[in-house]
Amino acid sequence: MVKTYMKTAIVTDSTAYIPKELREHWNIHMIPLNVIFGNEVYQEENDITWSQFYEEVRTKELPTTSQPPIGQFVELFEQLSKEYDAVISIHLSSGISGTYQGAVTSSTMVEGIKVYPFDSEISCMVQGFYALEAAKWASKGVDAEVIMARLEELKKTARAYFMVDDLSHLQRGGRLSSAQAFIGSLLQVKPLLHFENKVIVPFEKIRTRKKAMKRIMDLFGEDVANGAAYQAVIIHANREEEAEEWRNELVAMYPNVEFSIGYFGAVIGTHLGEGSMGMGWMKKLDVI
Ligand code: MYR
Repeated sequence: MVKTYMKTAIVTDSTAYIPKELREHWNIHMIPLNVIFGNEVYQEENDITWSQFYEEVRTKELPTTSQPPIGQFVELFEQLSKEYDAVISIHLSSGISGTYQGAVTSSTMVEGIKVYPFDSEISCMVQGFYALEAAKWASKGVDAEVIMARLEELKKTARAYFMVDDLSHLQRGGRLSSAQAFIGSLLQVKPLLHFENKVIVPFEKIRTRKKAMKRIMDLFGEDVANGAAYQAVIIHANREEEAEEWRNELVAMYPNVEFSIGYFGAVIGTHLGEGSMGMGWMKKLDVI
């Protein structure tokens, strides 16, 4: 008897910032968030690249962002239902955007396909790692529920730490979760930030960028000390050279780890500001 495999489509949103060629190679579908300058709405990655964004932001009024409309999710899921049995839809943390909730709501509005929304509880290329791993498993016909369970397993190992040049962007967008008085005291320093329970909170107060990077490297060192296989990404907001220097340093220290360079695109860049830098990582699970 011929065994038929479940066909699962992988969807993620633009804030995973997976380069287009990689998305196309792994057949990952992307739903864009928007960046808005006055009356002009741009779908990030489709209408505006990260480098264009950091140019525009210098001359235009401060942008805002918005999640994809429900109709866009429904349209995509309906289109996928013609070819697939299931969809895994992987999104930025539900604590900082309504995008994941949009996927949940839309999942109840489409027929003929089972939609599994996944809250990455993080963003940027660490979210991208989930999408890429899921796409590799889906390409082998692994059942959607098994993929979801493996993504949850990966979640226990995913970390990201980042720093911003100017905390006012995060404060303006209301995406920094901490007592106002503490935020006030942070404005004088460059705090190291991270995600806790889906929201962004200060991790430690650190006075210089160099010390913050050193601290991130130490935190990474602690996680990889047990010798497990990891993938890691250095993420920058228009600081490519600095990111490359940082990567070279890390490659020399951890020759067995796969390091890539990612970016904070238009939507995340709106909330963090130019010059932000961060690093994220995740364990690699054994091949199925
Ligand atoms: C929306 O309008 O729904 C999008 C809101 C995005 C908020 C982004 C806040 C900063 C996230 C930093 C992620 C760093 C990951 C390494």
